[in-house]
Amino acid sequence: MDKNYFSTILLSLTLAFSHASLATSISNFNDWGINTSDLSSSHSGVHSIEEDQHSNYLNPGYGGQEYDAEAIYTTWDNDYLYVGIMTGRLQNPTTGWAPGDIAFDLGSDNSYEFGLVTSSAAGSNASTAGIGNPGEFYIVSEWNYGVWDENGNHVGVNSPLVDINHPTSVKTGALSGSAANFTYSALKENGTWLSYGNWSDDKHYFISAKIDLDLFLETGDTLEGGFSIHWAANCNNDWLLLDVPAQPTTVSEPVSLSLMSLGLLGLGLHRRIQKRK
Ligand SMILES: [Ca+2]
Ligand SMILES: [Ca+2]
Ligand SMILES: [Ca+2]
Repeated sequence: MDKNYFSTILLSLTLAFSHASLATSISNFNDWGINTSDLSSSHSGVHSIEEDQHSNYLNPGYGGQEYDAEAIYTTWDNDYLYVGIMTGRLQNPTTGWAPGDIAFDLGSDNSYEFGLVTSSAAGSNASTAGIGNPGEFYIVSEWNYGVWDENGNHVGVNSPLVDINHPTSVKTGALSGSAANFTYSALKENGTWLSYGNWSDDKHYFISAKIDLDLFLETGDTLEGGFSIHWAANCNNDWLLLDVPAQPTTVSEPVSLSLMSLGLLGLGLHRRIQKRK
């Protein structure tokens, strides 16, 4: 094998966005390891945030369980980012606000570069409907934002005062692919609602997606530097934000150190070969 090529491969390996603790691929709700009585539980290696509410007032809006954003989960392996959202909002409501899209902010700097479409064109509030079809992944140029300002004041649809730190659905953007696996399921078994969370008679829905890591490379930002995942219904009556801190870029210390040394050795060889030319 060509030495330059070999050294390039070694350096790439040391920079891989890898996660040591997730052993198997996630393809449905059961794979997340969530305990029925505790939405904040999940397998190790999963980052999550939970806010299971029940009363009519959420924050900053109203609507109770139907509009409750309850939990966000994420983890990854070498090829895919996995995202799970728990909510009281059904996928295709015929009245009221549609579920929003899943927004990704690389760098956690309040600029949301990517959106995964859930079903934001459903519901009866067409003026806040998003574009696209469930499971489609967009590089977003413009978001919709619901009806609240950043102080929790009701400002209405398409107001210039809306809270732009909490995007709801993809308004315009470029379609760059689709989730490898997208589901939006009612948590039922044999027609009976499964009991999850703090209130046993609540209905819960679960959005699960598996997204090729390559789809996040389009803007020059990286997931390694930390990222955030945001979800709300199109009204933004209740939003959830999961911040994932910057990740170590190595698998384990001894392995990475030896790979790094080999990589540097490779670089040295590369330079020497270039000098000779
Ligand atoms: Ca709830
Ligand atoms: Ca909530
Ligand atoms: Ca960003």
